[in-house]
Amino acid sequence: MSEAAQTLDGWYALHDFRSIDWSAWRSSSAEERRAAEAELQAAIRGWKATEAEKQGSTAIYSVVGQKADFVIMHLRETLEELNELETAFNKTSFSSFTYPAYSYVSVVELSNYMGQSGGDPMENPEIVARLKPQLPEAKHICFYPMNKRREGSDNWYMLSMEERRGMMRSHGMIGRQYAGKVKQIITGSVGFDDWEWGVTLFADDPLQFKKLVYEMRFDEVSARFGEFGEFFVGNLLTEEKWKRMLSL
Ligand code: 76R
Repeated sequence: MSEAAQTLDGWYALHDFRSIDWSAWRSSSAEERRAAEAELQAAIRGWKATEAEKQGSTAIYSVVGQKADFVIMHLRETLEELNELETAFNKTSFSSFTYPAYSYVSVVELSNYMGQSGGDPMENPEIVARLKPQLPEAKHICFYPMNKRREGSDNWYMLSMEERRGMMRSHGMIGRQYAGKVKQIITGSVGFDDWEWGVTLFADDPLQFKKLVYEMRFDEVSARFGEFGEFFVGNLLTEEKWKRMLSL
């Protein structure tokens, strides 16, 4: 058996993609819409308060294209909290104007391919900041789930630790060239959801997503072993943008 990579696991993640039932929204009264928007903003204020207390983080983006209208990405200490958040949101009157489009459950993950310095990693503030990150308010988000292939001679899980480490080093070197342009959060989802990882990228320039993902396609670990699910791309949803989106 090959040596399994060790992971450090941080906050649990829920990517909750919703679509808006525009015909229901249009046929509701102005008063109902006002109440629904107020409940939505109250929920958002609650999530921001949790973030201010460093007990989690939440990012909200509109989604371009027909796969969804918006995504709420929550990071929290436990799966129970994520469950409570989605249930509380489902109870709001705003939520009754939405329907589920997609969701993804995972946990922020760092693996030991790049080597770790000695000592308790949870005592290292840099590592803790990566495992329990405050999500940036970048202008754009990109999310997709992915697997590492397990087919014939292209079976990632049959490779030795050294082979995998070599490829991950090359992967990391490409990624580093995008430092300051793209922030990536890798969340592991083996045992949690239908793919093995979720990839969440944040950038102010959406073209940097395309450039980074494209460049990685030529790198061995993505070229030989990367299998990808659906891609979602979106724009930061501020309070002002919500108002504009929901106004009739
Ligand atoms: O954690 C680290 O920064 C160390 C290096 C590193 C690891 C271990 C790293 C760096 N990644 C790691 C692990 Mn990554 N990453 C992806 C994708 O579209 C594709 O082809 C792949 C999707 C992107 C865009 C990306 C970006 N990475 C992983 C893993 C887990 C592998 C495993 O355990 O087998 C996956 C699935 C994955 C996928 N990666 C980086 C980036 C970027 C931008 C970096 C540089 C980070 C930095 O140094 O700032």
